[in-house]
Amino acid sequence: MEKKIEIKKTIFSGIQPSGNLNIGNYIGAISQWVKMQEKYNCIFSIVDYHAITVKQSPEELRRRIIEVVKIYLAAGIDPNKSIIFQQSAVAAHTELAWILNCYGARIADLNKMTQFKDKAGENQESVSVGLYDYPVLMAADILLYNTEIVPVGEDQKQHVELARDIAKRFNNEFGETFLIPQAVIKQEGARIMSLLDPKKKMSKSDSNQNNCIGLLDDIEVARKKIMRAVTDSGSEIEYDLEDKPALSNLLTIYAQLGTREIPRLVKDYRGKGYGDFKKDLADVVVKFLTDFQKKYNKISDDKVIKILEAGRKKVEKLASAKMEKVRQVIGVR
Ligand code: ATP
Ligand code: LTN
Repeated sequence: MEKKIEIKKTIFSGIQPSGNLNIGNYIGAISQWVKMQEKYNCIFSIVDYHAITVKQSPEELRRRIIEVVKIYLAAGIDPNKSIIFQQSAVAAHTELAWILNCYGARIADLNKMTQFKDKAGENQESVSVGLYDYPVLMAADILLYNTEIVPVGEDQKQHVELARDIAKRFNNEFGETFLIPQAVIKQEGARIMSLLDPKKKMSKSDSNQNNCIGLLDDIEVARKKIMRAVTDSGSEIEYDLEDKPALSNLLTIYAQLGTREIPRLVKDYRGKGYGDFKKDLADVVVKFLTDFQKKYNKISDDKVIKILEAGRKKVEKLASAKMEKVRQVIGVR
């Protein structure tokens, strides 16, 4: 009988070591990576060269790189199944980004990126060139590994679209070199909103951390943040993004970190007020964080360093092969 060889698709994703990772990062990104490990070849990066597109303290950056790996592990990323590595340890990422800057990436496209506009704000002229070019480095991350699927939160969809456009342009000019990747975004929880302003996404680089529940937050601080989260007018527990954006966000967090789905929660809280709801939600969040932090605290720095080194070796091979091909087709070899 003929043996069927199953070729697994590759997925790639990454998180910047740029602040305290929060439940938005966990729900929108990491939790879906954990589920994908069985079915795909998974590569997860700590994208430190993306983090330096905005100012970072060297000491803090060094600490956070280790912290993000521990968070991946505590969340259930298994280094025996998935590759975990640090972006800056593999020079091919920045090399390919440069080549894509020259072939594929266009100013007109970068000018449309909403993340750049949000982050640069009024200061577009004075922010770093790196912040502007951020999506091209992200395209390089993805295209280096024949990635087919990129699991990210909603905010990164536009960047993955750009990576597709860049790959298509490059392939048109030089022949089939890159696979065309696709973003995969969760149906529910792809955009967890700030606790104090439900119009804004929960963001780890937010200067007011009361907007976020950090994965490593002190448990009692996290409980207080939930109790102080804004709610909407009225008193019914309902899921309605238009009329009850704050409550809809809290319901999403409840469903994602707990065991009941949103329709069930709405039913169970019929006739009860916001106070009861928030108290129970705080219990769910506290339980999640307690379990998570227990796992996190058991992981040593030594273990992290070994995992990063093993990961670097594995991706280095894949990246070198792709770079050889790229250098050939553009004519520098
Ligand atoms: P920063 O504020 O430093 O830009 P961030 O919190 O947006 O950081 P990233 O490192 O940019 O985090 O994103 C890591 C992953 O988490 C991405 O896949 C991103 O889409 C996802 N993510 C970030 N914030 C949220 C959120 N509020 N809800 C759902 N997913 C999110
Ligand atoms: N820009 C992403 C982080 C990131 C990424 C990637 C995600 C950098 N390179 C490649 C997926 C694939 C973000 O989450 N802010």
